[in-house]
Parts: sequence; structure tokens; C-alpha cells
Amino acid sequence: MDKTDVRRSKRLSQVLRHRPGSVGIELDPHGWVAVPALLDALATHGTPMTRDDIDRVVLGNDKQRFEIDAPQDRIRARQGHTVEVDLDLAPSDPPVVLFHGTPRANIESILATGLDRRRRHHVHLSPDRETAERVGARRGDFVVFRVDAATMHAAGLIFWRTDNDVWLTDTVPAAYLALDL
Ligand code: HQG
Repeated sequence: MDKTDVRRSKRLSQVLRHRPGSVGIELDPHGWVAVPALLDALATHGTPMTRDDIDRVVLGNDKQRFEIDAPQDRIRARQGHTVEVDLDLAPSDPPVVLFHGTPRANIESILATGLDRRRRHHVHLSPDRETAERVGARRGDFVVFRVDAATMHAAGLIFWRTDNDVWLTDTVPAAYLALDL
């Protein structure tokens, strides 16, 4: 994806996850908006894109952040929202271990209180260490925690998996966390 498409992708993330009101649109309860309405709104608010741009950004997205619902021609972000949406995901049995990358400065706080969702809807977990490293590295020096997902799940805590293989849960109590050294 070239630099302009990365910029378009970031713009779509901002609108579809965080600030739909900034271009005067509303998401439906499940996070969807009609593609033509989105194109109009982006054009009116100074960041015009074509339908081809949208299709290219959705298809070529490194993390498959967006999905298009072909029959109804709507688009949504797959996860990562701060606005209220119900993603309609079915609970899923997690792998035995999941991973979470985070800035090194968070170690003490996370070991004391567990992982919480902060501004997002869920705590985001990665299926492998490499992905967690990339998540952690977004903010500089990082560490990776292992999450004992099997034991957590056996204790009744719920996991959801998005189509782009991000694992979501409400909170990870400290008892299920260990630094992955
Ligand atoms: C931390 C990106 C101290 C948590 C990524 C994280 C991911 C605590 C930060 C997706 C804490 C929240 C999500 C506690 C949680 N004490 N720090 N008790 N509990 N934290 O961005 O997981 O590119 O909301 O460790 O790749 O970093 O946007 O979550 O560092 O998949 O598609 O609070 O966002 O994907 O930060 O990232 P975030 P995240 P996209």
C-alpha cells in the first residue's frame, strides 16, 4: 500500500472507529455505513476518495481492518472502536495461549491490576508473539505478556475472535498474565 493509501486507511479508521460525527455520518448499531454515504461525507469534509480507493484500501489493508458487506454495500471497521457498536461476534474458544504487547512502562500497573480495555470496547489480544511485538512496538520500547487463555476460558471468561484474527475479551485479570521473556 502506498503512502497515500496509508493516509486514506488512517482516515477511514478515524471515521469508522472513533469520530463518524466529524464527517456528519452515523454508524448503524453494528458499525456499518453505506459506502455511497461515506464517500459523500468524505468529499464534503475535504478528504475525497473514490470507490476504487476504498476497495483498494479495504483489500490491501495490512491488518484487514475493514470489511465491506457486498449485498448491502456497506463498510465497517472490524474492531478497535471507541464509539459504541455491537460487532455481533459469536463467542469463540480461544487458543491455549494468547499474547499482548504493551509499552515497557506499563508492566507494573498491568501486573497489579490486569489488562483493561481503556478507551476501546475490549482488550485486544494477538494469536502469536510476532503480532503482539508489532502491537507493542507502535509506542517504542515494549514487552509481551502471555495470557493463559485456556484457564481464563475454563473459568467462564468470554473471548471473541474477529475475522482478521484479533482476539477480544473484556478484561484479563492479573492472575492469567505473565511476562513472556
Ligand atoms: C494498556 C492497533 C497500564 C495496553 C493494534 C495498551 C492493536 C494498561 C494500552 C489494537 C492497562 C491501550 C489495540 C493497565 C491496558 N495498566 N496499561 N492496567 N491495561 N493497558 O491502543 O492493545 O492498527 O487501546 O497494554 O495493533 O495497544 O488500530 O490497545 O498498551 O491490534 O488496527 O493500555 O490497535 O490496531 O492501548 O492496541 P490501545 P492496544 P490498529
